[in-house]
This record gives sequence, C-alpha cells and structure tokens, in this order.
Amino acid sequence: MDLSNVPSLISPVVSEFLSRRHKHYIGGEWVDSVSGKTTTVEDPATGLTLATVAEGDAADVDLAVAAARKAFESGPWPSMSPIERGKLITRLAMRIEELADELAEIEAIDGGKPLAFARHGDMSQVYTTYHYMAGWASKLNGEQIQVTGGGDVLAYTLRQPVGVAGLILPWNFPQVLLSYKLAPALATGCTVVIKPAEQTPLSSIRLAEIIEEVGFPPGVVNVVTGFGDTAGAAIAAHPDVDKIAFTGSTEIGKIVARAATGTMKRITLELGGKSPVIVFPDADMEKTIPGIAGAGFYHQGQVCTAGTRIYVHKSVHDRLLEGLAEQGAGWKAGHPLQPGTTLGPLISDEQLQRVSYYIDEGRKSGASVVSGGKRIGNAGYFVEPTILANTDHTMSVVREEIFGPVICAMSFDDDDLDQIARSANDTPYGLAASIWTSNLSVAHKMASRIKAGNVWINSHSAFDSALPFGGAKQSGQGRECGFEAIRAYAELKSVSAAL
Ligand code: TXE
Repeated sequence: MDLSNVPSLISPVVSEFLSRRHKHYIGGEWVDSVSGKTTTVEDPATGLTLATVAEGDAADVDLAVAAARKAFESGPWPSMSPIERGKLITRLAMRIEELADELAEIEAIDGGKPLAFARHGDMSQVYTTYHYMAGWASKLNGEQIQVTGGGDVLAYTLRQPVGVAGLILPWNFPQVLLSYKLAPALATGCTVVIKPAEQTPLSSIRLAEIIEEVGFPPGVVNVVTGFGDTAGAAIAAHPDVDKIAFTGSTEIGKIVARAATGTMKRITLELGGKSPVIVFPDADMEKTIPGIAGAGFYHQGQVCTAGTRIYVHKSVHDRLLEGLAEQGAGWKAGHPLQPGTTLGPLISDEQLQRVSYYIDEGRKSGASVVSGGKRIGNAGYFVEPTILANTDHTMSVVREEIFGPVICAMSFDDDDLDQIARSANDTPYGLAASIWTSNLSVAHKMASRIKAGNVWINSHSAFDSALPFGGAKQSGQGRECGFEAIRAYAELKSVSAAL
C-alpha cells in the first residue's frame, strides 16, 4: 500500500483546520483546558499526528455544565418559540449539507472511514437527522387525560425538556451518533455538553464552529474534548446533568449507568453487539452475498450492528462462503482519502491488537480461516476482511464483540425456526439481526422470534432518522431516532386541575 501521496489529498480547507490548536467550546467561547493540558489525535491509516486538541477534565466539565445550565434556565433559548427553535435546527441541517464534503473529509481522516462512505453514508444520515428532528420541535404535544375519579377535573400532560444532557460519543460514527443525540436534544429544548471520543474529536469541534455560525445562543451546545475516565466520567456523575446519552462499549456503558444513577439521571445507552445473520436456502444470493459482506466488513467491521455471526442453511453454506471470500478480496485497502479505497484502517493500535488476538483465538479453538486473517502492511492498522468457518458457540470469536472485519459462519440443516432463533439469541447482546429469504412468512416469523432492538429483512444496517434504533438485553437501554428519541429528552408532567 502506497501512502506517499496522502498529504496531497488533504484539501486546503481541512489542512488549515487541522493546523489550528483546538480548544473546548464552552458558553459560546473557545477556551483552553483549565489545566492547560493538550492531547494529540492521529491518522489511523498512517499513525501520524493529525492535530492537537485541548484535554479536558472535571474542571472543564464543571464550566461546560454551568454554561449549559445557564442557557437552559435563562436567556434566549428557553423563551424561543418552538418554530424558531425548529428553524435554527433546519439552518444547522442545511449548513451541514453545504459543508458535507469538508465534514466527510475530517471524519475520514480522523476515524479511518473511506471518504465515499463518510460522505454518502455518514454525512447524508447526519443532515437528514437534523432535518427530521427540526420538525419535532413544534410537535411536543401532551394529551388531555380523562381521569377515573369523576368530578370537575381537567387533567393533561405536558412534555417538557429534561434539562442539561451529557452526550458521550464513540469513535466509529462520530457525527452520525452525535446527530442521533443532539438533534432530538435541541428539538425538545435541552442544552448539552458533548464529549467526543478521544480518538475522533475533530468533527465535533468543526460542528461546534457551525453551531456558532448559524446562531445558536451561547451555552446551548458545549464541547469538551478529553478522555473517558476523566472528562467522560465527570459528565456521567455530574449532579447538574439531568440526562446522559452514551454510545460505546457495554463495559463502559455499565460504569456510566452506575455513575448516572447516583443522581437519577435519565439514561439512554447504545452499546455493543454480536448480531446474527440468518440465511435461508431460498435467499436471493445475488443480493445476499454482497449484503452480508457489507454487514461484516463495512468500516472494517467497527460497527455496533455489524453482522458477525452467520447462520446459513447447509444447502447454500459453501456458495455463500465462496461468495463472501471473493467479496472480501475485492475490498480495496488504502488511505481513506485515496480514490477507490473501500477498506480503511482500524481505529488504533489497541484495536489492531484486539482484532489480531481474536483471529488467533479462533484459529486455536478450531475455526478454519476461509479467507483473510492477516494484518496488511506495517503502516497504520489495516486487517484483511476475514471469514472463519467451522465455528461454534463455545468459541470467543462467536461469543464476544470483536469490532473488526471478522465474520464467523455456522450452518443449520433443518427448518425449525425456534431452534434457529435459539442459536441466534444465544448471546448477551441484542442489538440487531438480519434475515435473508424470499419467503416473507418465514422472514416475519423469524423477526418476531429474534431478541434484538432492530431486525432487517434482506438488508443489514439499514438506518433511518424516523425509525427507532437501540438495543435489547446488554446492547443498551432506550431508543434513538424517531419520536422515541424525543421522548428520551423530555420529561412528562401530569397536570390535574380541580375546576
Ligand atoms: O469504547 P469506550 P472504546 C466497543 C467495541 C470496541 C470497544 C472498545 O467492541 O472494541 O467498545 O472501544 C468514553 N465514563 N464499542 O474503548 O471505552 C470514551 O472516552 C464516561 C462499541 O473506544 O466504551 C468514549 O467517548 N465515559 C461501540 C466513549 O466513552 C467514558 C462504539 C466510548 O468509549 C468512560 C465504540 C467513563 N469511565 C466501541 N470511559 C458501539 N456501540 O458502536 C470511556 N468513556
């Protein structure tokens, strides 16, 4: 892999952005950390330093929460009409749409996602989510309730913003997962403190500049960059934060939930997964093979909903695996900015070690490597799309989230849907699943048997701003997107008037 032309691929506008010393955005001002500390961000495709950002901790979080509280309680934001709030969110959506190429480039270089995916997958989802949520700002209705006691009573509910929300983000879809949180928070009238992942803070910093430019009042949106066990932990435990929205690992999600419960914060958690992919003999293989390759290899498998456990009917097992191996070999490794790249690097050396460890574990426990299985090159953190066959539920590669381009295949040979569902559900996770068949009756019967927050039929990882998204079991709590997201940022108040 030749990475020598990479510097010339960075646009002048992004080059200039990277060269700045990035600060926190608190109360409408750009400020250094109270401690004066900074940290660096690397390009995972080269391992080279990309930018320097402020390293925040509890002291910076205190300032950001105070600014968010002030903006929530007084000033223009709480007195703004719902239509005005919606218009501001629409203006943000439109500006993101105009700047989508630049934002996608930042996302690609910071997070290792091929540029075309960052532009057409991530960014279009991002501005669509702000556009969609802008409409909800003026539709936060309660309802009139008929009480059971009789008498002259007028009872109704009000849906009001929950207050200051702490948004803690992962590195795999920084802007998409921010939009899933920030857009409904703004639509309901909350104010926020954002803590991007330490690996990928750059697009959140650029977004804060856009938020300032389109005219959100100071303190409505605050961004503190820094690490999880300092800045993130301070947000999760802060007594003046009313709600936490977190996406990340199940392990840290549990820590965050425990800290947040200390002051009974509202919580939504979107956590890890080990999603099953079920292939019936009548599946249209022309669509199924590329669909499953995408489910497993897109963004190097660093997707919470990645389809990593394949249950395929014996009659189509070999054909599917041959097809997947062919697809995997066709994914072109390269720098995310190099034209034609479809396989970027893993996010970090730590993630490379983790994925390599699991591939070794798979081999040692008896899985056969159908294709892939090795690191690519020495620069950056690239791994081949990998298919493991002859796997079973005793193996860690089948049980645990790997978060790399590794698919485990298993076969079944009967039509007992309950038995297939039992295997698919034999996991502590419950984020997503996909079912591939031309028999709609089988598809819907399976969909109801799968214990997961999201089930796709003849596709995988199909997201939509209007469709609730979230996990069952240890994959999370609550839902993002759709009206469910609005509910998550609003408090329901019952009012009962004796007339
Ligand atoms: O996630 P973390 P990591 C999974 C995936 C991956 C593994 C580790 O399996 O290999 O997690 O990734 C912040 N209090 N997913 O270590 O640590 C942290 O700074 C408050 C799945 O990067 O969970 C970051 O902003 N916050 C996932 C965010 O939490 C804390 C996406 C996520 O980091 C904190 C990412 C603390 N004590 C990883 N410690 C998905 N569901 O898509 C860390 N953080």
